[in-house]
Amino acid sequence: MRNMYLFKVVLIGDGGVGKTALRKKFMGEGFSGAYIMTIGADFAIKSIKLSDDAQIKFQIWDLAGQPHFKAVREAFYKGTSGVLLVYDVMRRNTFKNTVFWMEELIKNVGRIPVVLIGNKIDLRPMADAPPDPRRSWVSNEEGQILKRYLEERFDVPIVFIETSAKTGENVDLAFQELAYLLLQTVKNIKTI
Ligand code: G3D
Ligand code: MG
Repeated sequence: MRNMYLFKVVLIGDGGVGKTALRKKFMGEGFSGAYIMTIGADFAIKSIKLSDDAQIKFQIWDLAGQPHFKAVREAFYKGTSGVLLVYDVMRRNTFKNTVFWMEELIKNVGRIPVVLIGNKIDLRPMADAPPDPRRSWVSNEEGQILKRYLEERFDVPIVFIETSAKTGENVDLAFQELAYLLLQTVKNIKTI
């Protein structure tokens, strides 16, 4: 007996961090999403099998044009179950701005599971280095510190993962982690 779940997932984060690239990598080369002109968001569906008894269907939304219109953002966030919050490990600003994205998310949807993604690791000179705010690139340790900070400040479950949409490293894993987080919330709801 298989349990099937459908979750709406949104990709958020600053421009140029690799949201569209991650989505395309995850969906595969054959992907062609329905581009919804009126709201300026792409969405597409992909299923993943987590175990013999759990199949997850993701409806993945990626904001494209006209992101400043309030109505667009409301439609974008409406009914969202989970989030992929992406920053670019080569640009510290995008890392710092994750706080603002969290604020917007909470304001629009409430406290839902988040996978925090440090993307473009193929470009980073080294993964391991102690925190240093003067450096433009962001280390793995800094990402882990950010994860704990956001989790405490916003009181949401967060999984942290680093990816490369270019090489594909950890891309499937990022979506899988979100699936596990979402299933957890479903189970929590059932047992209340
Ligand atoms: P966005 O959707 O968040 O705005 P995009 O970002 O997916 O459009 O990506 C912005 C640019 O970064 C693109 O370059 C894309 O190819 C590149 N990019 C995305 N992810 C990675 C990655 O993991 N590694 C590397 N090296 N580049 C990445 P262009 O030149 O097409 O604008
Ligand atoms: Mg994009």
